[in-house]
Amino acid sequence: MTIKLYELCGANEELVFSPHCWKTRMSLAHKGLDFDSVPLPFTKVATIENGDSRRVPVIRDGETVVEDSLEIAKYLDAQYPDTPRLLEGAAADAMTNLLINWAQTQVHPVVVKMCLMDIYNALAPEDQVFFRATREKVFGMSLEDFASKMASTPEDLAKVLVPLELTLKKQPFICGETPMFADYAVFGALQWLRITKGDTALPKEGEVSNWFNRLLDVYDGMARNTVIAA
Ligand SMILES: N[C@@H](CCC(=O)N[C@@H](CS)C(=O)NCC(=O)O)C(=O)O
Repeated sequence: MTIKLYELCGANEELVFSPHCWKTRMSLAHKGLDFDSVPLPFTKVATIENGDSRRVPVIRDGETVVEDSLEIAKYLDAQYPDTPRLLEGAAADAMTNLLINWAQTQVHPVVVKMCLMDIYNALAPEDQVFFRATREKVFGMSLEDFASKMASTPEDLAKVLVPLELTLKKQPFICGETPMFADYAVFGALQWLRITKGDTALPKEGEVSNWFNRLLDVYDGMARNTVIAA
């Protein structure tokens, strides 16, 4: 039975922009597994598969439901051992946690400061209400104030990506000769920016740009060919 991927969408169901869902899209494609996308807006995420506080991505594979992009990668490696691995060996698994945390604490905050209002503008009206209420509570200010007072620039993004730029001078992917989950963990953040704000906000040259473009092209250009808002 085809795997179901529950993922976040905008007012346009084809606009699937979540960084975490892109980690899972790339993971499924990496393994050559077919999946049916179930795009859902913010206000439908919590109750996926009878949940009450779910976050996407969530997959259903037959009788099994798995939530969280890393847990999904581990599940896919265990369940489909004859497909290319996403995580390899205890030490690499442990270091993948560092990459995930680096992306979420260093790259995501810069990205969100670049595309917050683009995300908001891409949502349906009821999801805009939800997004505004939940994010304003976290930020302690209006979306508009956050977007203008805290704005990040492409230069800020390039600065935070320096460790990746240096790494990719020595190897084509974070994981070496071929991409694995740690690559997708960082890729998701830049794909989020590309889908919501367009190419102009992304690094235009250098190793990060080359790496990102390589990942846009793998798996028949699945990531490059997705619908973008801008
Ligand atoms: N650690 C999780 C993060 C999942 C996450 O934060 N998902 C966001 C979408 S990008 C979500 O479901 N948000 C729902 C909400 O804000 O209510 C993973 O990597 O899967």
